[in-house]
Amino acid sequence: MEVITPPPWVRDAVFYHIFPDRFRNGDPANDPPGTAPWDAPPTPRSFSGGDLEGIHEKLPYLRELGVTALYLTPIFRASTNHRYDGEDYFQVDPTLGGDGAFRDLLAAAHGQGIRVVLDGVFNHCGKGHPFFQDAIERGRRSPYWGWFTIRGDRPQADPEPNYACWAGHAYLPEWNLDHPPVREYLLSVARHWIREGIDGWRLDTVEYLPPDFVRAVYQAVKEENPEAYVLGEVMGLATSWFRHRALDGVMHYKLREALVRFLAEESWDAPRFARALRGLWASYPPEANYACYTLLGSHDVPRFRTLCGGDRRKVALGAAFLFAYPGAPAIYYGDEVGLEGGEDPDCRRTFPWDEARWDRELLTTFRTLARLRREEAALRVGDVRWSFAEGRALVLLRRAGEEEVALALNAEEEEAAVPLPRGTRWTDLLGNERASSLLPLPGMSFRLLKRG
Ligand SMILES: [Ca+2]
Repeated sequence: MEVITPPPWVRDAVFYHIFPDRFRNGDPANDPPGTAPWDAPPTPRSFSGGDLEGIHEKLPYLRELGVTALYLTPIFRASTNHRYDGEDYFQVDPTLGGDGAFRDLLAAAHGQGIRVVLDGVFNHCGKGHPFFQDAIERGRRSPYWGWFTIRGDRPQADPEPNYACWAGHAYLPEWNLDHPPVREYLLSVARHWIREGIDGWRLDTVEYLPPDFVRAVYQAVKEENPEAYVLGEVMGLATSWFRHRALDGVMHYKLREALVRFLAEESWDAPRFARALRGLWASYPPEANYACYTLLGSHDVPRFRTLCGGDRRKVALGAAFLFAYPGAPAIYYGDEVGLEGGEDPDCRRTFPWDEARWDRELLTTFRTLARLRREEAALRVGDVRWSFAEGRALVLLRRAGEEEVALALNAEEEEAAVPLPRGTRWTDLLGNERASSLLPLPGMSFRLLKRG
């Protein structure tokens, strides 16, 4: 039977997720008209002037953080700050620096061992896309009429759209994916950027796409480059997508949900959390579990720190869990320095480059976790065993060959004593001290230990 074969680099990766308008403004000359001051709170329509030059400039910062792969939300020509309203899938937005800036960024990132995954928005485009504009101008005589699903003789947005559009948004007309030329067009987009050298696609709104189309994208990408990664945005359980052999991994929102219940809301205790994680593990093929993109937050949900009432210690516990668990841990830009934000658009604030505003202790934690993950193969490729879950404390074991690493985590305010597996010695990976079989853990803290 045919199985998915995710590229091995994914299980070793540390992702960094960037919303390009908000990370770094490297070239004020390309700012869209009306660009807001960098520190202004974002609104649904505001631009902050971030661009690809800015990302390029900050590659050393990302390298030092331990990042090995970038996921960029859409960068193709569009009208909004989020660019999910694509108007030209073959052109990088000039307000981000255009094709040249992207080529330079890609080459520089690869030169520093950092891969680049782009956002593929194949469910819908923007109303400014020339094909949709043609349907508006020429009505049924347009060769692109059948590329969309339109009732009546002209697409009309008012009083409400008479064409299929994403979540009822008139500015996001949906592609008619039952129309073969649409599929060919989007498959040519997928192939084009892989040929240009990107390392994979994150496919937007996968749950709304026909599975056989996603499977065709997957195959096209792998034909261009078997080492490319196909990641799906899936909010629910992703089992069927792996059965369709249409994705290498998904953005693991189900895992994030469990972390929110356990750490932020404290509505789940450790046994319930462990049960949920074991259930998810059993639902996916092993190779997919190692190829999922694991996250605390994204541009679509409130920041984890904000959900934790600003408690840095809980962010550190969440990050420790991601970095000790299979899958590629992802850092949503700014989480590592303590950036906060509620629902969209607040979760899309600009990165605070004034270092006086950074949570340095948290940044050190993220850097340390990334380093340990790089140094300890067991954390990347090891199998998973839950050896303890009681109250709000847990012990997770990762073993690869002779090597074994334990994550001991205490998510309550009081000190807890957690049992490590007997008959062996454990050494703290940071402090080098030995640990006995009953490990005292201060409130809201974790330790990573190695057997031997
Ligand atoms: Ca700019």
